[in-house]
Amino acid sequence: MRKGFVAACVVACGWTSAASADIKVDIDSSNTNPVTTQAGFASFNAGSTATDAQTVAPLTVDGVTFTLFGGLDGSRNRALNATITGDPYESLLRDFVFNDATSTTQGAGIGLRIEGLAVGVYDVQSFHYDAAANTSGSVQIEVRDRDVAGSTVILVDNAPFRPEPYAYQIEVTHPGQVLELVFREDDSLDRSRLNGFILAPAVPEPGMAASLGALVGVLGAGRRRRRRR
Ligand SMILES: [Ca+2]
Ligand SMILES: [Ca+2]
Ligand SMILES: [Ca+2]
Repeated sequence: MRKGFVAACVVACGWTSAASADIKVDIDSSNTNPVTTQAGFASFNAGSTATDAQTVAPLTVDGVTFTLFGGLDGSRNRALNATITGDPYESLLRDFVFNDATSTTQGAGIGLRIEGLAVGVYDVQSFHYDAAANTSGSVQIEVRDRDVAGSTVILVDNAPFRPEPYAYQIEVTHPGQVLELVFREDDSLDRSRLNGFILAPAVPEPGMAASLGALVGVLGAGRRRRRRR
């Protein structure tokens, strides 16, 4: 009975048993400067031109396939600036794909389709930064089920460009589910950037593990009481 309860809680609490390692992807660009790939990251090379970015082949890492979509305007590889020189994510931050709105395409976004993830909850960190001088902007981070209309959920609203990643969770609820992240321009500057991302199976929070342990303890005490009677 205790085992059954634990299994039920593992499902209800949103734990994942997916054992895959962290997936780290650097969106690379050869536009203007040579490609530099962040150490420990897979290179998702978006080439140099807008056409390159729009036709870049999907990237598969550890059985998970990532596809860029959304009418990308291209990629850029900036010269280093003072803000990110020496930053641990220097090689990741200097290049990116982008989709900038125009007067007729407000709300343009970079799409990232994710296929092949095991059922479970995942911690995601995504980077949105432009190392060119005076190039600020803001994105809205959304997730949706590719096959379910109206499933969009806003994960992070009004996220200004910055060297630090934005962190949030996504959940694959059934085998074969295809999720799409959308990074949508979210202010009057009409700019969206995606420099790279990290995807990791979520681990239970210490508080959740502690309360689960306490519940199991309560069940165990109940069994002992019944046995004594
Ligand atoms: Ca890079
Ligand atoms: Ca990058
Ligand atoms: Ca918004």
